[in-house]
Amino acid sequence: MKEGEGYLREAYPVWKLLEEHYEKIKKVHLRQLFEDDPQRGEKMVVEDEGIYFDYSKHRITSETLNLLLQLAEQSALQGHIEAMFSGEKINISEDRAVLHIALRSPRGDSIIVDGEDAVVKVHEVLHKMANFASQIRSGQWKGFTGKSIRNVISIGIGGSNLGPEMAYQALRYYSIPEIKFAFLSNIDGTDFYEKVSGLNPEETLFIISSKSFTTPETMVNTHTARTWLLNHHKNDKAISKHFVAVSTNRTMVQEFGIAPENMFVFWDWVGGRYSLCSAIGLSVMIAIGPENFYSLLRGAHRIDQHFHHTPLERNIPVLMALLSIWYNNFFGAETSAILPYEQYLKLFPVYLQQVTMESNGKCVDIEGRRVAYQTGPIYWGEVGTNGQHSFYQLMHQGTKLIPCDFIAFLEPLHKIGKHHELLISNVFAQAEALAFGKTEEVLRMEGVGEKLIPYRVFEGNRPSSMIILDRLTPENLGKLIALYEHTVFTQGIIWKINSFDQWGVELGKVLATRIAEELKNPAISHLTHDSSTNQLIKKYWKRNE
Ligand code: G6Q
Repeated sequence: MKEGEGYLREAYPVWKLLEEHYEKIKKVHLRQLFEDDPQRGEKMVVEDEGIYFDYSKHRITSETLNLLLQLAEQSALQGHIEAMFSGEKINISEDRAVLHIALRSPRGDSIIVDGEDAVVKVHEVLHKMANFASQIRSGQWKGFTGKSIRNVISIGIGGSNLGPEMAYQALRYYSIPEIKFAFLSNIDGTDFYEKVSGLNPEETLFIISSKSFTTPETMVNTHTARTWLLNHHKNDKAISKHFVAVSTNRTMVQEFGIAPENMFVFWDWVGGRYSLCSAIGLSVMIAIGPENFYSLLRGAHRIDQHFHHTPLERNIPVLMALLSIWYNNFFGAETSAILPYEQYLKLFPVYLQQVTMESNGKCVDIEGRRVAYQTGPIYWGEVGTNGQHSFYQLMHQGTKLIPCDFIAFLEPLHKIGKHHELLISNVFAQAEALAFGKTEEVLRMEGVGEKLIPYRVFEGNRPSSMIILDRLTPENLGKLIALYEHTVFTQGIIWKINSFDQWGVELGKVLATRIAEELKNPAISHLTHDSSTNQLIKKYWKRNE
């Protein structure tokens, strides 16, 4: 680590003003802010690209916003956005460009990386994916014994799993019913057992998704899958009909025995957690069909354009990032909740945990100095209304400040009875309750006895954003994904960290490899870990003698 610490107060002249402003505003209640300006709920809204973003229920005034926008300007955000969009190698610790935006650029656009046009390459692969997906969907692709594919198992972990699995779940409504999809990620044998149980190997396709094609979990699962398949077919030639790979590592893919024509490539300028729009999305394309997959890309591209070209004060991801910094760095909020009121988005908070926390969970700034300020908060969440009967108690009456994003769709995918209006009434009500609470006076007027009043008061003043779209479509999912990706980018620029590396996952991997060797060998007389780890290894040996 370099000498000294990174301070945002030194980097940004406006930081001190924000600190002073915070002192003035920290006790101001949202009730007051709404009373002061009866039009607040109409003014503090951005509506663009089919997204209605209401940020009026935040503990800000127009002065706060003004200062936060100055912060974005002082961070030279616009210049950094240009650098990303033009293919500069902004991931400096890995010397790579960061071009997930190229994955959804329309044919005809051009972004040159290392002398080659990234957009041309993207469309070649998309074309190959679409051909393959159509063959699987139509039943034209036959397994080794001539049967069509009825089960697709995507093997991959982290960025090669969370995006596709989330998108598959989110878009199940659009998925082909004749094919079953499963996502195998964990090295836990239970995951393998449960995913393949009852499947006919003759009708099963494995998609091995791994950027590096060396990740232990994925490789172990892939070899187990190969054994499972060959135990049935007893012929190596079956591999070519039941295994395809998505990777950047041609050599390793070939070594495993997957033919080049069964490989879908992507590139080092696509970060794992930003890779859903690349060939890593192949399983999703098979599920929803090429046209729907193209719609997802179109949605993401529309938000890329919005982020690239919209002035900061109307730029939704920029506003989302600034608001999160306001709570994270001034109010001291430690977490942020993602609360989609849409059952199909069940995995969206889990997916976002990686995008946000692997990107911005850093304590060293871009210059290699220890930061003297808070960076990425903890993101978590659950679909509504389930959370309301669980952790919302803490959000309403606990001692912690938890800013949250509500996400909802005006129109349901399944029109069943009154379900949708009840669902939507709940999301609106929660945002209202968090912001305005319930006072002692109101409770008294309702006849609540004095003894119970302290317990039944809702302080309110708990901030939230409301993100509304018309319907959960592939295009709208693409928009939501890009919205958060660019929020994370903006946060990273202001916090002066590299949002695109993830060295923090390395140490555990190295130690696990060493311990795996030791677990196999109870004859080792002298373990050299700490006393706790040594003891744990011995306990394992004893049970598995
Ligand atoms: C994501 C990370 C990480 C990665 C997995 C899988 O940004 O880099 O989650 O996606 O470790 O890596 P492979 O795709 O190389 O198997």
